[in-house]
Amino acid sequence: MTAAAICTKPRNDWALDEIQALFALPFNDLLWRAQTTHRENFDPNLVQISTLLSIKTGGCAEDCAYCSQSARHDTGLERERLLPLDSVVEAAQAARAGGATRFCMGAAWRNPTDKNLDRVIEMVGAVRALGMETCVTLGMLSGDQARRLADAGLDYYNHNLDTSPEFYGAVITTRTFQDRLETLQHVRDAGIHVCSGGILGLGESLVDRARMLQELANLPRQPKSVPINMLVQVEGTPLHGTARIDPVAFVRTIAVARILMPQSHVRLSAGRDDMSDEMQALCFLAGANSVFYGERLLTTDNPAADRDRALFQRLGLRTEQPDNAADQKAHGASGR
Ligand code: SAM
Ligand code: DTB
Ligand code: SF4
Repeated sequence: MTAAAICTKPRNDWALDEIQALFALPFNDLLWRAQTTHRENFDPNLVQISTLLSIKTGGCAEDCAYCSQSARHDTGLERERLLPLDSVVEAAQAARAGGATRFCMGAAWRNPTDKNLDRVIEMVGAVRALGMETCVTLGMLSGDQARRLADAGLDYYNHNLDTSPEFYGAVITTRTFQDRLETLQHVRDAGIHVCSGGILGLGESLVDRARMLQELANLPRQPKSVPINMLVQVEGTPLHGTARIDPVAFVRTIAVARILMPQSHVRLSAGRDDMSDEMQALCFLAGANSVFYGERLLTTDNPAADRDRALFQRLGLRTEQPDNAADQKAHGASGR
């Protein structure tokens, strides 16, 4: 197939067998196709970086089998109340000084109460005032709550589908796949950018990976940002000890995500601390163009900033700056 024969515009009618055929391509053909798609839509050597902060840690009512923060699992994690505003602003300032253009705040809630939301809205306003893009992940939202966040100027809401609808019940029993879709709809309807992806290495099959990507790609509007996490195995969680995903299978999934969602930022998310530089390089070649930057994700480790700086330099990658983030938007980003 020639590069010209490849459609690099978003489609939301992907059939499962088409996606499975992509997964089945020889590795070199798959990566070539992903890289071709990537170059049509993005500067291939530019990576967007976001920094995460856990604003409310542990004690979560949900039972996600991968998560250190579920109250159902004994992971030894210390619970913390919602952080005060000044601690959040301090962390955002440090992230900005480190080069992050987006600040993501995560809370271990099934859903926020309206009172909690008032506090998060203050945080969103304060982080925006620093000139950074804002993202929050707070669990399920009602339509009204999504509209309040939109009015506060929130840029992104992260809410992952996590896995396929068929495998979902083996990982989480306290909510349904449909619940996730409904929150995404509220976020979209409110005009907030959707950030939605999933986790690999939960014990899912290849078909589950294809189905998860199919669900993401075929949403009424493709998520603007697609985090692909590799399970961070936390002691005390039911998934601790699960067989690790083959790195080549992981890279293939990134490549298929890039082909299916050509104008989305595909974020190489949790799990980078356990990846070699070479594996990450393959992920960037496959079309990943965003990472979480900073030594901590929410409760687990991420590569130290100096290791990432060395990696970017080794690969000749540049990171999006507030000014070239605007260029990148002009280059190929989809709408809300
Ligand atoms: N409570 C909210 C929710 O679940 O949507 C927001 C925070 S939650 C920690 C955000 C996402 O982090 C999850 O959807 C999951 O994809 C990812 N995640 C959580 N624990 C993880 C782990 N141990 N390894 C990889 N990804 C993980
Ligand atoms: C996402 O997809 N990955 C981030 C972010 N969205 C909120 C979270 C990763 C969490 C990894 C486990 C932890 O640090 O607790
Ligand atoms: Fe709670 Fe989110 Fe962790 Fe699930 S992933 S237990 S909802 S914090």
